[in-house]
Formats: sequence, structure tokens, C-alpha cells
Amino acid sequence: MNSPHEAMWQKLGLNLDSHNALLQVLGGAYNDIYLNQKNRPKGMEYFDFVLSEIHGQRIQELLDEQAAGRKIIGSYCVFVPEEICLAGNASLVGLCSGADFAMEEVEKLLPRNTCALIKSTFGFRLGEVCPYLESADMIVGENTCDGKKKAYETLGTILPKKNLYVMDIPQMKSVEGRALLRGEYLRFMKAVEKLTGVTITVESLREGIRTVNTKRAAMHRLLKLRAADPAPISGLDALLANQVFPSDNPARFTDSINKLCDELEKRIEAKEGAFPAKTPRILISGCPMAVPNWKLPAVVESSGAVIVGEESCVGERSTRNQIDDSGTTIDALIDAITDRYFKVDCAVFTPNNDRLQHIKEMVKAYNADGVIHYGLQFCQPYLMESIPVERALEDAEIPCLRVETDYSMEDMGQLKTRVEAFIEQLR
Ligand code: BJ8
Repeated sequence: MNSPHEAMWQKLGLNLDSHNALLQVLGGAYNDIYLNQKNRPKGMEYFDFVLSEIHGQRIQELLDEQAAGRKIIGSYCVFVPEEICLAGNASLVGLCSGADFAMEEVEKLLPRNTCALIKSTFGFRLGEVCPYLESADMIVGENTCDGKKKAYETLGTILPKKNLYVMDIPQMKSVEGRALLRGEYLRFMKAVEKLTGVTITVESLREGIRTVNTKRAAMHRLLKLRAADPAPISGLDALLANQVFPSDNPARFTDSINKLCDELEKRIEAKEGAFPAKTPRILISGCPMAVPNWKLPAVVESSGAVIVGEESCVGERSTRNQIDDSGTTIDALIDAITDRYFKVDCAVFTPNNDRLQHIKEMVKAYNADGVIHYGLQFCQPYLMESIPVERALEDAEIPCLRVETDYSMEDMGQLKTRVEAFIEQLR
């Protein structure tokens, strides 16, 4: 069937056959996993629509803005500040992808034992199936894990517009580390200004901060409502909101989340839930889950538990902590931006005790019965850190299951058996 967006995709240089195949798989998985859920809030209809148009209407919107002079910046990490992009008249879109694509081609450029997230980044480029990547005016990479750091060297050579910008990220939470991050944010601000031709002012930066603060506040409202029993929304649906967070129009997204929260508050009052009261409650912690990586949450929620929080960059790591917008100079606002992002407790930092503490706090705040630590195969930082996480949880008498997997469906049976046994232990 011809899509009304085909001409746009063709203009962007997508491989239409491969892209159609991807959309078919995505649509099928969404039907099976999402639309088959019971007791979904009505407010999720907006997110169903966003997902159905993720490569259609949203791209058209961005291209229309681009035609009017706005720039599109793509990023792979929550360390890239949307506030600075917005202040410079650019939209930031998340580029991480959660599906294997063109793996044979990918493995000509990357070692086999590279994590699925990085491989999928390459697969989407080599397969020419990502309209966000193809339309972006600037792609921002960052020196976080070794895999990404080295992969960007090659990615830079295969991007159609050769428009990769790499941001350095500290590895320690020291005075020097903060100074490095601050310096990088100033350098990024200059790069955005150069790209857009717009001079960032105190007012525009403050406006950017306020827009993202408001968006984060709405997400926080949603996350907190999940503390209720019965949980008013499934983990799958909340994950979808987190997945849409980095790429949707910020004002519309904020509004939709707030409407969803209004509905969830009523559900809580009426004791209505996505699952019955006393369903075992799980916190997921670890690597980010980009669209359409719904594998583990689908296994958990089809095995008799509900997910009540995500300690992840597609989750609370990217949505918590606000930025003080009271500064009256660019320097002061950049300081405030640095302060917020410097609290991101990604496993690339050493030591990273804040994260262990935060996981325990989240267990308490969301009344979780146990934690599933999700590590992507070959992800050194999160797999290494899963052991101290498990120990810290053991000390706090919080049950923990460590899972290591990838984007393939080959281990579904084994995963389900382990998850079911863990849930049984929580009952
Ligand atoms: S701030 S979590 S978004 S780096 S899964 S590519 S770590 S080998 S994604 Fe991340 Fe930024 Fe950190 Fe968040 Fe490497 Fe691990 Fe792959 Fe990963």
C-alpha cells in the first residue's frame, strides 16, 4: 500500500522497500504488544497516533520547520542539552534505535561484539531507513562509552551530509569533570549558533530552559502517579511516553502528558488500574530502550507483573532534575544547565555511587517489589555496574534479577522463564 509520505521519504533518500519492511514490522509489533493491552488510559490514543506517524507526520512537521529556516539536530545521548538547541532555533530529536537492521552490512564496519544500540545506529544509516537521521542538519555524538566513542569515528564517514559533531563528556564527577562539561556546553552553544545563524541570548536560553523544564515536570507528574496501587498505567505505556519524549514537539508533548495525568489521577481516585491491585511491581534499571525495543517490558507485563519505573535514559535519568532559570547572564544559565546534566548518573562515570542510591530511592518512591537490571549484551559500562547494583540491592534486601540480552527474539523463551520465576519469588 502506498503511503501519503512516500514522496517525502524518497526525497530524503530512504530506501523505500527496506523502509516499508521496517514499518510493517514496527506496526505488527505495536499491534501485538501495545494495542492488545487491556485497561489502557484513553490518553494513550495520542501516543498511538504519534507512533503510527513517527516516520510520517512528525518528519513532515520538522521538514516544514526546516523549510522556514529552523534546523534539526539529532543526538544519541541525554547529555546533549535540548535547552541550547531550542535557544538557537533548532529542534532536537533522539536518534537511538531499538531494532536490528542491515546487520550483515553493519558487521563489515563494526566488530560483532558491539552492543545492539550502536549496531542499530549503523544499521539504520546503512539501510537508509531513518528519516530523522537523513533530515538532520547536525548529528551530535558524544564520548561516553568506548563503543560509541570509537563508532562515531566510522559513523562520521558514512553520514550523507558528513555533519557529525562530537561532544566530549567527563568520566568522573570531579571539579575538573564539571569544568570539562561546562566548556563543552559553551562550545556546543557556539556550534549551534554557527549552524543556525542565530545568536543565543539570555532570554532565548531561559526560554529553552523553561520549555524543557515544563516538559520534564509533566513527565515527573506521570512517573509519580505510577506509585499508586493499582498502577494506573502499564509500564509499556509509560515507556512509550518516555520514548516519545526526546522527539516530539515539546509543547504538544507536555500538553498530552498533562492530559494523560489528569485522567490517571481520576483512575487512582476510582481505584482503577492497568493491572489489578497487589500485582507484583518491578523497577527496570539499566540501558536505554529506544523504539521499538519493547522486548523485556512485554515479557514482564505478560508474565503477571507491572513495571512502575524506569531507571534509564529512556526514563527517569533523562527526565529528573530541573534547571534553575533565574540566571541573568549566559554564563549563569550555562552553569545551571551544567549543574543539571552533571547529575546524570550514566554508568560511564567512575565511581558511580549516586546511581546505586538512586535505584534504591526509586524502589521506595514507586513501591517496587523488585528490580530487573537490564544490560545490553556487550555493553561494558552497564554490565559491569550490574554487579555492584545487585550487591547494593541485596544489602537493602531488595530482590534483583540481572538480565543480559540484545534486540533479537532468540532468547524470548529463556527470558520469559527467568522473569516468571523472579516474579513468583516476589509474590
Ligand atoms: S547518558 S546511558 S544515553 S551514554 S548500551 S551505547 S552505554 S555500550 S547508551 Fe547512553 Fe548517554 Fe549514558 Fe544515557 Fe554504550 Fe552501553 Fe551501548 Fe549505551
